[in-house]
Amino acid sequence: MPSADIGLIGLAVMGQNLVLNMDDHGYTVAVFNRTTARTTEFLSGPASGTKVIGTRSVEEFVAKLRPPRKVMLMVKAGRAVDAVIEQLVPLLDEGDIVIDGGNSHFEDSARRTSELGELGLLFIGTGISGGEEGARHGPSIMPGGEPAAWPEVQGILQAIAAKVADGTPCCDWVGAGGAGHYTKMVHNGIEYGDMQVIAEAYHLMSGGLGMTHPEMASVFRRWGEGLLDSYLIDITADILGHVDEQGEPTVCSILDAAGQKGTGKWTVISSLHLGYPMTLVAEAVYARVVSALVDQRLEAAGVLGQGAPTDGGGAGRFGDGFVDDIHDALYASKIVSYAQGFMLLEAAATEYGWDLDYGRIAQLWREGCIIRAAFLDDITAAFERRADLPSLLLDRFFTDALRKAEPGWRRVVAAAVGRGIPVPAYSSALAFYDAYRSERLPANLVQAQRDYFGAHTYERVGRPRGEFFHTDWTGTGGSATSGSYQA
Ligand code: 2AM
Repeated sequence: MPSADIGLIGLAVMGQNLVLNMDDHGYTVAVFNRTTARTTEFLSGPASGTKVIGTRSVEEFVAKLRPPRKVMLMVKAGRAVDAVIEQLVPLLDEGDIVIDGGNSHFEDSARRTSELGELGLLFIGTGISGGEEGARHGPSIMPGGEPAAWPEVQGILQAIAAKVADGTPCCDWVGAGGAGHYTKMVHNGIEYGDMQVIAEAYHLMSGGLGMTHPEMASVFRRWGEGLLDSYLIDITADILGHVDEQGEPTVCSILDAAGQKGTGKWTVISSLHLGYPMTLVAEAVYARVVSALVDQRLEAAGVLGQGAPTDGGGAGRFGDGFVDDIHDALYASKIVSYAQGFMLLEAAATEYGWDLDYGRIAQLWREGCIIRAAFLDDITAAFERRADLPSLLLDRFFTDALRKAEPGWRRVVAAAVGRGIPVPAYSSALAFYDAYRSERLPANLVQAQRDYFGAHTYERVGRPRGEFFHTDWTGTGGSATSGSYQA
């Protein structure tokens, strides 16, 4: 007799914790894993004493599920997801639901939604954030795909999700096709940015101000109680305060070569495709890439010397109040990063035909996930004031916040440049901020250059958009133009 409410395939860390979380909430879960030993270990270990049903073949697994069957996949993103779906399809019936909770690319989720749809199966591609701990006790869940599947799984997914203070779950329908995984991808991109703006503060405090690790830990602890109240600030305080067996800060013995799994890169690639700026996250991805060039950096440090030869010629000062300035630089950069992230979501919604609720997306990230922060409430409030807000930078809360933070932000960037301390996220965020609010940019010259060498044409000040002109710059060119295409 089928007795399971839901089935889950893939008993790696995230899969196991989600199963235990579902079990906690009263759901009966059937599980299957390609390597049977893992199932056995799970049943006799973490799942002992639960109602979890172990199975040893996909057939046995499917037979345990109550119709309409709900199968959650927590297998490695990529080919494995398609391979498991291929095994499942002949065993499923029309109206059954397949939920991919891995870190799949949104285009794969869009494809799977339509491919399975043609077979009468309902596909959901859902982002899940929160790591091991989140999966066990309440992650942020961002489902998208076939909307008809949502009412069937809403109860269970919202039950296991994190909750905001008033009990609202950090899980809601995001949109059709790849919308759920897209939102998760942007979350991860923003996470790269959040980590980089924190890392730059650490660099300035340790390298610029010569602060000790306990001092830095207490600054981050204090910041975590204010505007920057967030998970990543809190764990940074913990990390900086952690000492090894010798009593030395543990973080000091960690090689400064950052790794990545690709979701930050995907975010930036998508931003390039859509023609939207994601400059801070791009800098965060590149900062990891640069850090990983360890051997070259060591050689360059020897050849080129580190830092600035003098104190930057008075370009900036590491003086009194500088820690407060770093706070403001971090906060302002974070605002720019989120503004860019939501602009990208809006661009993607237009491109892919999604009807996204931006204020609600900010609440999905409010608890459970890695970028959880009090600040997300301010973002929700901004979208409540204006649902089609083109950029958070145009909302009065963020406009005021940036104006207040701006002097310190500029002092930090100037001082860092003067000292030769790289602050790519702070400085690129400031460059974006300055460009975004410029009535005039030097792009008129770029257009002139394009027209000069390639007859690419240009539009004119004071004339309707879409009317294109060409100048014979040298007096020897013809009137033929190359058209005004946009890449
Ligand atoms: P395994 O334990 O048999 O390796 C994360 O790697 C999870 O994805 C694991 O549960 C792993 O199963 C599963 N996985 C990876 N590739 C798979 C595939 N091609 N088919 C089924 N499961 C797969």
